[in-house]
Amino acid sequence: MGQSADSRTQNQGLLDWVEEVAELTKPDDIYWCDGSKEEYEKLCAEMVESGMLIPLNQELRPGCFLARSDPNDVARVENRTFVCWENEEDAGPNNNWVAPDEMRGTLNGLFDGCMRGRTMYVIPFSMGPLGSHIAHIGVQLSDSPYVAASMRIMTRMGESALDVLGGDGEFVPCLHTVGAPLLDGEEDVVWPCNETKYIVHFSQDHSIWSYGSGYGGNALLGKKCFSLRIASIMAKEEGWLAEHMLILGLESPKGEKTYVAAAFPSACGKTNLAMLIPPAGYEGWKVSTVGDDIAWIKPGKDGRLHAINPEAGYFGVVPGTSTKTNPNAMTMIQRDTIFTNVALTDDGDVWWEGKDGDPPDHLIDWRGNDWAPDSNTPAAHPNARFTVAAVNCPSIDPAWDDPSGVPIDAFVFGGRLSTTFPLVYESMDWEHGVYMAATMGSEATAAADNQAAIRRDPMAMLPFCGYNMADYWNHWLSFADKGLKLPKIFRVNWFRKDEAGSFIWPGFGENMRVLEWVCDRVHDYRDAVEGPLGNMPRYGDLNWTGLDFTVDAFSGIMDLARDAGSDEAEAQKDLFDSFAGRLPAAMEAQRQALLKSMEDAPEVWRIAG
Ligand code: O2Y
Ligand code: MN
Repeated sequence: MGQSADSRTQNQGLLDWVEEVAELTKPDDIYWCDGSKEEYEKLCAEMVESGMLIPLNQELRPGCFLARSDPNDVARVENRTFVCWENEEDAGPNNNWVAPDEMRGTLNGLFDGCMRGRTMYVIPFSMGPLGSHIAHIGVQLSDSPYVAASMRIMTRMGESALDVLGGDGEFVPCLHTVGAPLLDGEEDVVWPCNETKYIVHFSQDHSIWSYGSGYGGNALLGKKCFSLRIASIMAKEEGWLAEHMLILGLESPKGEKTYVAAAFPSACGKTNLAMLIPPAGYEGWKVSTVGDDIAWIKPGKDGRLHAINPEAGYFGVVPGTSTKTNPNAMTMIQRDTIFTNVALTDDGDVWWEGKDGDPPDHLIDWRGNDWAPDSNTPAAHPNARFTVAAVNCPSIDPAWDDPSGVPIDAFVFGGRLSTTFPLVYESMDWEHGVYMAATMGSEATAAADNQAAIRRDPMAMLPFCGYNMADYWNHWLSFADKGLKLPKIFRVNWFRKDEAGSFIWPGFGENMRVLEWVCDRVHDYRDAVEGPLGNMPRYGDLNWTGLDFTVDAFSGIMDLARDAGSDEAEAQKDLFDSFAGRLPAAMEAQRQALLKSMEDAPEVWRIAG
């Protein structure tokens, strides 16, 4: 473990950068991570010693730990996230922008001496299967052992990544500090961080600087910062796609495999869908998980789009996870998992809101305080997380680590919408599909009039696209001209409600019925009905074996009221106006076509059959 730098790598670019950063940040030590199990165990033991990790009951949760973050460091900080292009227009209204030179000046001041009294971990990692032509190497420098240990779970980390990097390979430099130097032997706190936070992406040299947070997407820089914001820029430059998508495999009883990549805004159950277990009536079907959050997708020599999951682990939301919502995840987090900000039970297990069974009579909550069922604060933070290796997942796909990726047959886009949007529909063509994805979002209640408005989250990429989103839509549209066999595009909505405010669709494993129709359409096994929004299934086109779901209930999630459809097309104008000047003409043409088709539609459009 921890050999000298020169025996680790001959990559002069990396050696120079490590030296330059050490001169600026002035750590007490520099430690090169090798990625071994022994090293991980040593890091965890040191964190137990410092109080940063609490070992859980090893009989109930072998290899598991609990971390409690600072209460002011519990989630990604979008208002402190910046993308620095020379030209503000290139960042677009979807990003916070500061000119690169000005930001460098600010950060050089903040990073000066920021690692004093701490160890700087050199964390080489591969985003994607080692050596894959779709993968990329990054190196994170961080003064957090929690980050070093988490990066070993979330990425292919250590010597193997340095081997791929070689003597002259390129890497994405990811610099991270918790921003809490220990001066003159000062004693450390359990979760060091700084009130001031900066999560910064430089578009020109594809580098990342993160200051002040030790949590999640702010600190595990391979995830949102590299795999989405920086990778989206690289993808546009190089002709591929870096997307906020889960990837799952569907194998039919006759052995036909279909891969689907799906994008949803937060709070739509992405991890649950990625690990879906088919319901009764689907014996013979196998659903498998390639990834739960991010997909890198490149055209292959066969003219199809091939995807990898750049990550090697899951950083998933714990509250709401149960044997009903995600049985595979419940098994997955039974061992070798770092839990952050969940509650601790008296017997050394973990607890969270939405877990099976009643809450225990006593817990220690995520802040470290006593908690009882009548307490008026949640026991686990709503953004409490598990960090666990992908190989722990019982439904892991056999090809999840395949360097060539998996061929994508369908893109699915969804949101959380209680009215108007049907359970499922398919785009007429690629351009229409891009429009469907660009206008997606979830419902937000507007405080002023309590009216539900859609918070647009195009392709679920609004917080993650590293450049002007109008250019991103153009990039998506450009795939139609590359002579590829492109995936079909679908929109889904699991969340439509009836007049009493109850969900109509049972969701979870039952979503398999929609996925089967997607497979049928991909393989041309079924025709569809052309509706104002797109191609739709009739009641009889879905497989209802094992589920009592009536034709009327189906109407309740598939009907489209003319006024609601028109209002939606009108409301999309605000989104498009915010990108005026760069908006692709095709997007507005699609909106006009929807307005027209709603004008011609009956008061309530209902599928016959
Ligand atoms: O709050 C954070 O730092 C985590 S955010 C996150 C984590 C895993 C997967 N997706 C997300 C997200 O915000 O989309
Ligand atoms: Mn995500």
